[in-house]
Parts: sequence; structure tokens; C-alpha cells
Amino acid sequence: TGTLRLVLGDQLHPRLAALTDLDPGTDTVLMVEVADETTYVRHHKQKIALVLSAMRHFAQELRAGGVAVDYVALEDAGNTGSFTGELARAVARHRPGRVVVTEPGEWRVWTMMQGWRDEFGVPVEIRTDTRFLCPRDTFARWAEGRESLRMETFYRAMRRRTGLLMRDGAPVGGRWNFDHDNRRRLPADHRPPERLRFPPDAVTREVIALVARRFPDHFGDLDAFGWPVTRRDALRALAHFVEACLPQFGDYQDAMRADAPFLYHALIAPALNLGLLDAEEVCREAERAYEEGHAPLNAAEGFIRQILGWREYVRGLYWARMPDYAATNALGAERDLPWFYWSGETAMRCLADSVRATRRHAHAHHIQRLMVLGNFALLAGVRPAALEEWFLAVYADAYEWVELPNVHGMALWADGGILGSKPYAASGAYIDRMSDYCRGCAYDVRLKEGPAACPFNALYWSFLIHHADRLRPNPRLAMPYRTLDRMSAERRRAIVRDAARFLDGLSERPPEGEGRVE
Ligand code: DLZ
Ligand code: SF4
Repeated sequence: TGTLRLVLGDQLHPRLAALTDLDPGTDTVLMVEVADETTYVRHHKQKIALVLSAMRHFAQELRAGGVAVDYVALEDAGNTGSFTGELARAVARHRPGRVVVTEPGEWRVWTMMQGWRDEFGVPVEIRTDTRFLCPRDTFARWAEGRESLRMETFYRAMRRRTGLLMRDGAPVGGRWNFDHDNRRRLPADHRPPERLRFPPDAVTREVIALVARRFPDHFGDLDAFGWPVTRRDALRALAHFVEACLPQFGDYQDAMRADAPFLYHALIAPALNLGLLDAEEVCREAERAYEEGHAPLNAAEGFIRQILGWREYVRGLYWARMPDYAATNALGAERDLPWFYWSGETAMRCLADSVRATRRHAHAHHIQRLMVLGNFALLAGVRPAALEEWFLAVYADAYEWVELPNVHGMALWADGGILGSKPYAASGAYIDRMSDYCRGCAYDVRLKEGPAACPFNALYWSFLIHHADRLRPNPRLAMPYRTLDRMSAERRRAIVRDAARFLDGLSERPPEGEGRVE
């Protein structure tokens, strides 16, 4: 009686914890395509295609290496449609001495796993996911007894732990953080580099056809699919990023441009979160590029902070605070998600372009996500769970461990300040400074009042007025509140009126006669 080793769809790493001591003579690897995982949120079509194609490629590679893989495809006869159902069937088929799994990326699946030992009557070993640089219990110990859990403190501890960009116990370059240098806007005549995309092979084409047939009314296009689905291609994507983009990644990491969804961004999160790459190797590549003089320090450090700092931090926070974390709603936001998040039909050019990129690529870069799509929902008072479901569904890289803290904590401040010291609220001026959106917009970003004014302006001030009790004491918001106090009462009334009128005009439903999506 060998060991049955379950590998989930976002655990496709060659040195996955559940596979380390695999004995090809006796053990079986189980992989299952199940309906529940494809529909627990209405994932973007490309996200489903990406996960299933990457799973099929991973199974092929294991088999080529002499490993017995029991692979259940989505449309196989008898497929029960859930992890628990498929594991039960597999235990009956193989009668293993034990089951080994790696801890999952979502609370939902974690609670499922807790019942497995009793349900199947075999020992179930849940192993620590060693793809992350900070294990869950290490983060929990770090977080214990701390009043605030700031990323920056965590990040410095992680730099020391890993030695990344460190020399003699001090940060290379004498500073921990070069963000200050990383806020340049893209010059109008600047041409960002061509990006390496990966045309679908036969396996991916078959999965794309399956997704088109099975999930026709899910959001998103399939025809622009270009994600790497194997470790080999993911490594090529990483090498291309380091070579062609990393040197300017820092400078332009916060810039936006219409019809340019990729710019200098790494585009590796989908592969990284699936397990095709791991955090350590990605950081070492960036460090090497700096050491070899290929990339400047502000770029390498900014990139490494995203992975070693931010990504590990949100994951630690997620596991330390779930399930209560998801339930908070510090600003009492109750609005349903505006329909344009699905349709893209809005005269606000920044939002329309960000939704369009999302539909076309299952991707938008972080300033589009945070300062356009997230910021709008924050100012409009969208119910956290509604926005979270949208983010979890539409992005190729989205799993709850990373999506939830970013949306709930960072974008919406729904945790009341555990993750971010202040809400990331901004008026149109921020978007204008960092993009070329406003020039071609139906609204005027310089106008503060009236129907032609950029809606972000009235929404921003109205948000501060509405939440003054809660936000005015925050020293980081002292400046905007001083500006607000200098406005006449009449002006403030006009702002509140404009914002309310705009929000009343939003629809949460498709226009008469239109389907749920598209
Ligand atoms: C996202 C996803 C999808 C669409 N389909 C599957 C699947 O059929 N089989 C599978 O093992 N995993 C899938 N996944 C990824 C899981 O949802 C993911 O492993 C859990 O949410 C835990 O992070
Ligand atoms: Fe967005 Fe306002 Fe600029 Fe239009 S004017 S693109 S709505 S920020």
C-alpha cells in the first residue's frame, strides 16, 4: 500500500512538498479537474483555461519522469465535481496507506481538508507549502503581540532572513526602499518593449475549446490567450522580463497608459501563483541582474519587495487572520458592484480601459487594479464581498490568499487599518498624473463640480466628508482634511450633491435584454 499524493491546480511545482519523498515504485499522484473549482466564482475564461492546461502539462511531465499519475478530467464519466468526492473515489481505487497533500491557498479548501481523515479512514498528512519564503507559523509568531502589522517591518526581517540584497548585515545601497524613485510617468513618445507571449499548443487549444463550450457565459475573451503553461515557458517569460523590462520596471511601475496593459510589468504572477515558478528563484534572478550591472538598484529592490515583501506578507496576514478577516466592513460599504465592471461601458476612460484589458487578458497591472478599479469601488462604497468576488474571478493570478488582503485590506480599507495605515483614496488628479487617460476622456479632470467634471473628484471629497468621524483623526489624512475645511459650506454641499447624483445614475444590472455578462 503506497502513498496517494494529491496535487491541486495551483501547486504545479517540481519540488512541491507533497512530492518530495515520492517513491515511483509504490506511489500515485492524483490530479483532479472538478466542477466546483471551476465555478465557486465565475472565473474569467482564460483563468480556467490556464489552470487546466497547466495541470495537464504538469501531469504529462510527471509521467515522462516515470511517475504514476491518476488524472481525472473535467468531463470524465463519474466525476463527482469536488475535491472531497474525487479523493474519496481515488482512495477506493488505490487503497493507499496514507494520503499526502500540500496546504492549499484558500481557507475554503483548508476547512475541506480538515474533514478528510475521518471521512476516508486513512491518515491524511497536510504539509507546509515550501514554495513560500515565510511559513505560516513563522508569520504567526512574527505577528503575535504586534499592534500593527506593517509590511515594511516584515520586509526588512525577510531581507535579513534570506540575505537578498544584503551586504554585511545592511541593505545594499544603504537604504531598504527606493520607492521614492519609482513614480515616474511615461513620456508620451516612449515605446514600451514587445512582450513575450506564448501561443497555445495542442493541449491548450483543446482546453480552450472545452472552456468555450462549458463556460460560454463566463466573463472574458479566450482568443488573446498567451500565458506560459509549463515551467519551461514560465522560465523563458522570467528571463525575458529580466532582460527586457526589469531595468525600467522601477521607474515606471506606477505609470498607466491607454491600450498598453503590460508596460514594464513582469506578468509572472499567473505562473508564480500556479507553482510554475517559485518566489526564491524569481528574487534571485532580479538580485543577479543588479549584481551584474544589468538593472539598477531601484528596479531590483522594487521588484524584490513585491515578491519577498508584499506577496509573502499578504499571504501571512491571510492565514493569521482568516476567517474573521473577510467579514469586516470598517466603512460600512453596502453598494452592489456597478455593472460596468463587467461590461466596460462607462464614459470614464480610465475605468473603461482597465475593464477592457481585464476582459482581453485576465490581467491588469497593479495601479489599474488599486488606483482605478479599487479606488473607484472604495469611493463609491461598494460592498467588500462584491468587489472581492469580482477580483477573484477576473484575474488569471487570483487565488483568495492573495486577492483578499489586497482588495479587502489595501484597496477598500475594509479591515479598518490592519494592512494599510490609510485608505488609498485618490481624486482624478492622481490618475491624470500617472496616465494619459484623462486627455481622451469625456469628463474633465480639472473641473471639480458639475456634470462635466471628473466623477473621481466629487467622489473623493464626498468620501472624506462622509467618513470624517473615522478618518479625520488619521494624521496621514491631515492635509486633505485641511483642504476640505477651507472649502465653503456651499461648496461642500455641491460636492456631496454631485457625488450622490453620479452614484444614483450607476446601474448594478445589465441594460434591459442583455445577458449576465458580455
Ligand atoms: C482555479 C482552479 C480551477 C479553475 N480548476 C481547478 C481544478 O479543476 N482542479 C484543481 O485541482 N484546481 C483547480 N483550480 C485551483 C483551485 O481552485 C485551488 O487549488 C484552490 O482554490 C486552492 O488555492
Ligand atoms: Fe478617469 Fe476622471 Fe481622468 Fe476620465 S477624467 S480618465 S474619469 S480620472
